[in-house]
Amino acid sequence: MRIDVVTIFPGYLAPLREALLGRAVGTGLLDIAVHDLRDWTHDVHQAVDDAPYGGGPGMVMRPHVWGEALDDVLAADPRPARLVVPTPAGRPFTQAAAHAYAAQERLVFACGRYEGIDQRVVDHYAASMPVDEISIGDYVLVGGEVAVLVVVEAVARLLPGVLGNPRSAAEDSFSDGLLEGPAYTRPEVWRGHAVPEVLRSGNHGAIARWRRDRALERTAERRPDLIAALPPDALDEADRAL
Ligand code: 6GU
Repeated sequence: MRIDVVTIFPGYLAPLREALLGRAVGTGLLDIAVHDLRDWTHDVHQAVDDAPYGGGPGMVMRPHVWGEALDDVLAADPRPARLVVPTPAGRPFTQAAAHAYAAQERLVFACGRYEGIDQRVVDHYAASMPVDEISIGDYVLVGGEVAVLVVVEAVARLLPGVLGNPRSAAEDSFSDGLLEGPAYTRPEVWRGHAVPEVLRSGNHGAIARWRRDRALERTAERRPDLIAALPPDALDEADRAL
């Protein structure tokens, strides 16, 4: 998969070269390029923003700089791309969206700062390619860079070969619409707290049932909205008995 990120703070994206993502880049599963938006300015001040029409606080990122940058970045690779614009005003980014992005050949991220990017940039590209304005949660960040880190990590771990054990992606939180339950490792007793007996029983049926019950319990407690959103056939008799 090819990923391009356009930003005025390229250094913010340095973590894309670390750990699991760094290894995916090293093995060629992921090809990431980070571009400095200011490379497409022509004035001595390298201005990327201006005052908003209609007044109000903050600055808006100028459309012509973004247009030149995105035209060049998109033209540099023939693969069909999806443009992703992180903004607190976007649609929620979910695990389902992560799976959809993982099936794409190419993602191009446009990081806005200040009060955002002139809306005509999104509208212009949306006429010729898929464009998503996405939010990573109900809080406000200073810019889209950290959201890009979040999205790229969520997508990259779904690409075949990126995770050591593919079952990790298949069985993690959200894959069945539930939060994952607790996990334990040695020692058997730590500071007086024992590992639940059933996990050491070797009874695989009982272990699966226990894990399912803890996942249901935790999801009902922390994310009742997820329980309410489960498809009608998601819970069986034993689940409902809990
Ligand atoms: Cl994607 N960007 C910004 N600036 N703030 C956010 C966000 C994105 N998602 C939640 N808050």
